[in-house]
Amino acid sequence: MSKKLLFTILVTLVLTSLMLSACGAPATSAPSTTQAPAKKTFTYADMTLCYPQLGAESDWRTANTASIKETADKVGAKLIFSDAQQKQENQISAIRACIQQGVSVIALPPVVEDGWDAVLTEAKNAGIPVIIVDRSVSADSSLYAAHIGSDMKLEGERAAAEFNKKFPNGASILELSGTTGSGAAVGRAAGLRNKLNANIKIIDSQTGNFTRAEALPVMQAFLQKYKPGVDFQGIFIHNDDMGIGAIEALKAAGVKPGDLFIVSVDGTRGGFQAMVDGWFQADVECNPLLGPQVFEMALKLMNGQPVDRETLTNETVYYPDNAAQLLPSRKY
Ligand code: GYE
Repeated sequence: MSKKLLFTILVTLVLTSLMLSACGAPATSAPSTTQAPAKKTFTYADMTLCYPQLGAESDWRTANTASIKETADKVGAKLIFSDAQQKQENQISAIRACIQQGVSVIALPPVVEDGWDAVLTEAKNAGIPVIIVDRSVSADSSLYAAHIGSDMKLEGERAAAEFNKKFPNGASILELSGTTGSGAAVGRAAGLRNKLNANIKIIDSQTGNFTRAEALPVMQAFLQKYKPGVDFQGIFIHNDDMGIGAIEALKAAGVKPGDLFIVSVDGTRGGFQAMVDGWFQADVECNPLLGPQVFEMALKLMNGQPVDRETLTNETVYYPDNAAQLLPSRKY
């Protein structure tokens, strides 16, 4: 090897190692005295939260939307809100638009449980944490940060306990269920079946999609098939709005308040009024006011702080005896 070539190789080696250390390659020599720059702590002013709301199907939903909007205003965070009109494909496009805009956090109330894997993977790949709010998803839990919402199965179990208390000698009941495939309907149906005494039979179950308008014809069809008080003694209704729709059908068919034992879910003002009027005998609480918890968790996620994977809302059961007294203080 010529001297010249050896010199060229040496110079190249020295230059390369200098360049590497300048690029941040681990330098073993020359101890550094400078400290890593302090990590920025994010505040609500830095936050853009995406809330692809599933719809506006019920008073529960209206209260949930209001809670999210009010909290965003209060803490001073930006909110990207949309209404998917109970269609999963609309929620998915809204999420994709939020990913494109580079939001800080996505909080998703999923209309149904299945079919979220692809879009949740897209959010994860974009580094955007997702909080599942209200209903659950069936997707692998590695695809989202946490879930905040109600224990829908427990709500169904609480309803079952009311029927068991009322009908110790057995009965037949109908079920007016929520949106097919939604975490709320699946959980409530499972909870009911889990705890209902063997001598209480669910003779029919149909969906009213959580709305007044859709529950009315479903109840009318039930009344064509089954005679109230003879073929069935009670109804489990998955939310108050459907209950209010069902009451219209019952009234039109000449059924009087108290002829049937009706248990509903949510605890909205409408549900309380139905208890005051004698139509509902119990209303299982489901709390929609999730805004404060959602924003608090979103900020923690932005700051890389640990969060609880599952936050369940504390809830109770309301009864007619003090419904009139509680009604004026109900927030939704
Ligand atoms: O019970 C119903 C609404 O997912 C808990 O959705 C929610 C349910 C609620 O339409 O009123």
